[in-house]
Amino acid sequence: MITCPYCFTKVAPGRIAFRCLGAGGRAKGCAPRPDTVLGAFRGGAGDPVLPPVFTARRAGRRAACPSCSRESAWRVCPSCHSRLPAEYCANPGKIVALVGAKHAGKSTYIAVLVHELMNRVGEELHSSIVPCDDRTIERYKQDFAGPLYGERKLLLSTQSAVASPRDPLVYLFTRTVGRLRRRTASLTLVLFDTAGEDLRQREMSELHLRYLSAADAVIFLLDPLELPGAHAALTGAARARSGTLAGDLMSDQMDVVARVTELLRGKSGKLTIPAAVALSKIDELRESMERQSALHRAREPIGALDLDDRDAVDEQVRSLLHQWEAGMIDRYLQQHYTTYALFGLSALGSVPEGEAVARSGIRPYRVEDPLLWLLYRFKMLHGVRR
Ligand SMILES: Nc1nc2c(ncn2[C@@H]2O[C@H](COP(=O)(O)OP(=O)(O)OP(=O)(O)O)[C@@H](O)[C@H]2O)c(=O)[nH]1
Ligand SMILES: [Mg+2]
Ligand SMILES: [Zn+2]
Ligand SMILES: [Zn+2]
Repeated sequence: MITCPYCFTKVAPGRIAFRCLGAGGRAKGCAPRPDTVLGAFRGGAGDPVLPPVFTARRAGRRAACPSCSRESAWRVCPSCHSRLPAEYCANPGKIVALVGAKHAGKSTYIAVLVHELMNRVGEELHSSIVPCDDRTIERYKQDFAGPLYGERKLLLSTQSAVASPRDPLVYLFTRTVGRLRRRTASLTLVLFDTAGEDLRQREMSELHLRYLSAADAVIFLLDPLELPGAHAALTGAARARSGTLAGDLMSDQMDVVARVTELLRGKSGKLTIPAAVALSKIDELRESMERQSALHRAREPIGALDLDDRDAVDEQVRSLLHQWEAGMIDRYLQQHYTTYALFGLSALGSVPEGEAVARSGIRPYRVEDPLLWLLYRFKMLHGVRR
């Protein structure tokens, strides 16, 4: 089964649909027409005008259009008509769901994580990250990299998908592995930028439900500024900014974890998908942490998962949670997940100045840690003890 990375419907490989290539050059083909299915799925202005979609009796990599007989290799999801990239059909990778309460830092995290995977971390891991479709390229530029890296402005609060449905960003992440670096292993990262409130609605949208149930791993972002017990650990300025959402039901960090877990669980028993639980905005807390502590050090770029460092960070975040009377989160995770790990990270690396990123620039801190751990769990990265 392949999960459509756009609408998250599960499709048997033989049921993948095709889109006619239409006329081109000297080749005759079907005329383009409004695609109402794709239009309805995108929920935006008007239906895109494209050649028609058809199903093939025996669907392989290509099929002949029943109306014009032209061969097409343009594969689409039968349910939403989004294009399914060839690489994705060949290697339908893991779907990583990213969730967190409103204002937890999800969008900023996506923007910075992708940037790091393209640059610094990509070099370290000998990996490449390639957008799977044009909309991913456009959206990343327009909604993430443009404002944050271009204008150095903080991102706007994500609009609820109810008001404006959005496509996920879909990337193919490929590593060369093995001795002599002869093999490659890939992972499809489907990053669906949810608005905090979408995860809180009693009637969560069907799209979100499908997204969560298709997930092979989940990353929870917790905002330490909104954990009541963390208040004392904050510096003056951060303290002033914290707890601003206290009256807002959506800000309840734990509640999102519980809601999402309930949804994922379905049946009884512990969840077996790995859960990475990260405190975001850790830059706000660093002054109050011991200088020798794991979260004060940068991770060493050794191209593998440093298991000792992993243990130390896990331990430190656990003790922070307990210190902040948020130990309940830890106990809850232990009860519901067979595998989970705790992280502390900062996408921006320093406290923003008003609506802009700090003058010192964006200096991400340990943003890749959850992903390295997931890669390790998926056997795409070695772990080392030192
Ligand atoms: N200090 C610090 N603040 C951050 C960091 N990342 C995000 N923030 C702050 O958190 C705010 C919210 O970040 P977003 O990325 O928009 O959060 P979100 O989870 O996408 O929020 P919604 O889309 O509204 O659900 C930003 O405007 C920043 O003020 C960080 O790494 N450090
Ligand atoms: Mg957002
Ligand atoms: Zn689909
Ligand atoms: Zn045709």
